Amino acid sequence: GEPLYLDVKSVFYGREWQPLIVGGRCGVGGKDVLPGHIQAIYENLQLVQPKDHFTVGIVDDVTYTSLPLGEDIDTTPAGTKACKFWGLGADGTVGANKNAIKIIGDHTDMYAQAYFAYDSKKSGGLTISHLRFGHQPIKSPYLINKADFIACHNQSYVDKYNLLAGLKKGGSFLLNCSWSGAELSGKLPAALKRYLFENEINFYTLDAVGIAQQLGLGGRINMIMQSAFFKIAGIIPVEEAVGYLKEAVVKTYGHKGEKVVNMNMAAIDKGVEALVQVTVPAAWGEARDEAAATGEVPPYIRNILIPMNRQEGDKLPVSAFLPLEDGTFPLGTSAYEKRGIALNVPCWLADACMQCNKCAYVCPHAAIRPVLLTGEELGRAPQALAAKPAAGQKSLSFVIAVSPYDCTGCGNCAQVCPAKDKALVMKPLNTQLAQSGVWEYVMNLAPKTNPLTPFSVKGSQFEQPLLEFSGACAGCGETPYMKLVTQLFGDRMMVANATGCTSVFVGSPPSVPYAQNHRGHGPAWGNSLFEDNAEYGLGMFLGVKQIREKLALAITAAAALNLDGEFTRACEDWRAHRDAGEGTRARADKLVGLLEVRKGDNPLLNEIYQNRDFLIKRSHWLFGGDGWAYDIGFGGLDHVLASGEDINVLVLDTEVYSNTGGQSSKATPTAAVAKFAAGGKRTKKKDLGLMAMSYGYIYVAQIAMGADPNQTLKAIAEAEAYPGPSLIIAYAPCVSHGLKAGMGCSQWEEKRAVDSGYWTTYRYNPQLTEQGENPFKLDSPAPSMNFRDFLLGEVRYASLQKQFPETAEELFAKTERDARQRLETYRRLAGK
Ligand SMILES: Cc1ncc(C[n+]2csc(CCOP(=O)(O)OP(=O)(O)O)c2C)c(N)n1
Ligand code: SF4
Ligand code: SF4
Repeated sequence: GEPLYLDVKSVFYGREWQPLIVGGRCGVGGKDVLPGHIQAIYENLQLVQPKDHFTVGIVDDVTYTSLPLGEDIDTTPAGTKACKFWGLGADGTVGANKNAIKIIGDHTDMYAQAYFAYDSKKSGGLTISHLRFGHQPIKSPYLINKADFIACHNQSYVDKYNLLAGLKKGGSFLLNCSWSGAELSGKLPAALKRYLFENEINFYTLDAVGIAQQLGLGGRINMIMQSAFFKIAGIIPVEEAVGYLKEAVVKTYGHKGEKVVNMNMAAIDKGVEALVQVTVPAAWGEARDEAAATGEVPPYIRNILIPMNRQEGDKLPVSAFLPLEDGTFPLGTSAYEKRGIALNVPCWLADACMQCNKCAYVCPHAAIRPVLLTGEELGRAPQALAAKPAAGQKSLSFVIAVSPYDCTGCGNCAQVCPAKDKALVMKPLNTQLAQSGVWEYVMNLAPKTNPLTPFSVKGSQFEQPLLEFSGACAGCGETPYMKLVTQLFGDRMMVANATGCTSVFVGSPPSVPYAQNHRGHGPAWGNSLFEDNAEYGLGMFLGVKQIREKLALAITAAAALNLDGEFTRACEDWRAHRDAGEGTRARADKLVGLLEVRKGDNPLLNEIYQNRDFLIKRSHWLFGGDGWAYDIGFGGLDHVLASGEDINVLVLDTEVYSNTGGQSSKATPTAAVAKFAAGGKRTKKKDLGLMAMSYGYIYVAQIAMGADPNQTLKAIAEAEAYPGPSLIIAYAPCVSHGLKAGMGCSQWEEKRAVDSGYWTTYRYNPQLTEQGENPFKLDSPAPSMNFRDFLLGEVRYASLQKQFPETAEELFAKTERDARQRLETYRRLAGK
């Protein structure tokens, strides 16, 4: 029972008079509480034997706690208009709806309510806006389940979601699409057509994307859709609404100049004029879809991932989760999402390619990969596969494969391509769909031994990324580092992840982008809290350490059994190298193979065999952002670093709290504009690396992949191999920085950061001291680019100059001084 239930029960404990006390739960799993649920609770109480410990809002077909739901009831006062909008993250739908609420709230005596639901994908995600307006107070603290108006701002959604669920009979549906009246019948799914007909829906279309492009507004369709909404919904007279919308345009865009204002004014007029009311043909009432071809997919994908991605997860019964009752989720499930969110994707030009693999190295989403094929594999490959002889590999062919449906279209791969005539060209998604078949083909080929060392930029990319197709923003600076770590150590790594972007884009159900290799090995990952990640990871480390120490005792005893020379040598070899990462898989495999034929019913050998997963030297990692490492989790991080244990820390330094919208942290440099630092941050960036170096026994590095891919790789390899604590601080451009060149240039921005002396790369390896060398190596070259030019290439700095020119001058000078002072300190440490 709940605490309140227990309190009430205890009040009556031992009393003669015992009322009937019934308790239950609502809101389980964050579900809405609807009027029908409250009615069900009262109906339960009226029973002779009401169900105690009941639930509402879920279908509990495992422990049978849920109450039966009666008839759906509507308690909203007559005249309340409920409107729902399906939008694409960052397409302006949410902003437009906030504007609509403001217009109605400010200019009428109506009540208004708005709620915005976002999915956890950082780019190309879904937004659903729920708006209610009415002349009576709105007392509906739940999502719209009965709508008068539904708008869909993205035509691809017609096949992805059940858009019209809950639209009232006679309601209105507005679809933004490029389809003509004649094309609609062939494009809309049968269920949607039937709903339109059977429920006498007023159906409107509008080619907002086409209009926006004509007007020079690019993809910004919000104004067009908003005026169309006002025309259809009839909440206020459309002429008035247009007037208010235009006033808002002047307010919002006035500072951007007359041209922008005029474009948006024209967009408002067009939204009203270009609206098309579609007569729903009677034949749509009979529409039937051809049975969709459903490929073989694992039960988790069929039963959970697909319904959740269709926004129908709330309908899943408890029994759907029976295989997951311990809270673990299967790995590699993001590969089934195939979101197709890119506008343009890379097209590989084999002739121009130098086979450097840099494109794959920087891709945040692992959507581009080098593949080696044998002659036989090449022979039966799909026609669309282009290949060239693999450099240095007789009899193998080389292919750069692209997954068009997993690519986010950021363009970093094409940007970093060093070939004289670029070997990657960004082309519209619909021209590259045949590459999807190529991708499926090459991903299912037998794995090949890496012909190079994984510890080189090129060789690392012949290793399978065990972090793929995450929900990160297109061009995110954090993901490429994390992906690289999984390519080097993923089959034996354990990750404790602080809350932040790095946990959200990998850990939001239903999909998991951490994957496993052909042997079923992949990262074990967990997230506890924002503030306790270091302690959480230390716990993982200590647990494994205990088990391995016990295992070492058992193996010592097993070696002493003197069963045979081969077995004894394998035990001794394991003991001698038990904490060495290199060769650990081979040593463990060897011992497991020998145990399998020798263990019989020997208890000691069986104990070792049962713990065989711990024979591998695990690679322990803490992942998190600067908000975690510099600020909120710093105490724990300091404790773990000071502990001397063999734990690796990767700090993805975006210099702000990215996941929550860009609040300043102690990693934010002077002058950067961030939330809580609207006038530019006044104080200097904390030097976390220098603080860690003061211990003298912690491996510390600062890296920037786009500036020096080799140095990044070296630092990660050295940190992992260092038999003590390691701290890597990785510079990570983020959408919150406002790169003027765009997130397709996030790797280039890292280079500019180092070239200008804004960010410094170095490695501090305490082991070098033992060898009589200076442990500190300054890897950054002397600054060769103007510092101010770097700052002005990012809105977080440039906006300060626009808004507060004088302060900007002072703070820009200070932040440059801060950076130069840091560099001087590093130079001194390097003995330069
Ligand atoms: C104690 C606590 N405070 C606040 C939050 C909300 N929160 C979640 S993620 C996050 C920001 C994380 O920023 P950072 O560590 O820099 O990682 P990033 O998102 O930049 O990768 C915050 C404030 C929380 N989860 N827990
Ligand atoms: S465009 Fe971006 S997401 Fe797509 S393959 Fe290139 S780097 Fe990866
Ligand atoms: S760190 Fe920035 S770019 Fe990366 S996912 Fe988070 S918000 Fe997006």
